[in-house]
Amino acid sequence: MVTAYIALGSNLGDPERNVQLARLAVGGIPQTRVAMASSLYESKPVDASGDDYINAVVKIETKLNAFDLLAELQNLEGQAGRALPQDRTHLHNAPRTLDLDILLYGDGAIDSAKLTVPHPRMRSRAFVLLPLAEIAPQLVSAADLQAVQDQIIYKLR
Ligand code: PH2
Ligand code: MG
Ligand code: MG
Repeated sequence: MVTAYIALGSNLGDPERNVQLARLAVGGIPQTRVAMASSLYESKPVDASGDDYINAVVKIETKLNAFDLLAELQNLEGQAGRALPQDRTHLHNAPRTLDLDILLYGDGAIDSAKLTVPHPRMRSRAFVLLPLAEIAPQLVSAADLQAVQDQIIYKLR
């Protein structure tokens, strides 16, 4: 079993519902269980366009390797109506019904064309760090939080 952290995000359709359903769907991935889930958070798009985002982070325990886990997460993105990676427009950070990113996979470091873990931008984004700190405070330092304190974000429920 490996402990991993997944970031959930949506700013298209019904973002709150999309993230809530995704939280449940992640628990339905084979050989995987959700050990903890953060509250939902709302923020403006960062380096992106469109409506406000709803974000959350979940802690999972999984027997899948990181690439099989990624494939399962991309399946769920597709089921939520998101275009497959190969069919996406080249619009940078286009609005999406569902985005599921692997933040951390055990203490593993992966650097491939398909997947980079730890997520390269996780420490610069309040919408990742605040929900992560809620469920895994040991993974987020005071300096991390200070670095994103100018980003406006609301904790919903
Ligand atoms: N995801 C992005 C780009 N910008 N901004 C917010 N607030 N939330 C996100 O999940 C998000 C973003 C790329 O995945
Ligand atoms: Mg993302
Ligand atoms: Mg993504």
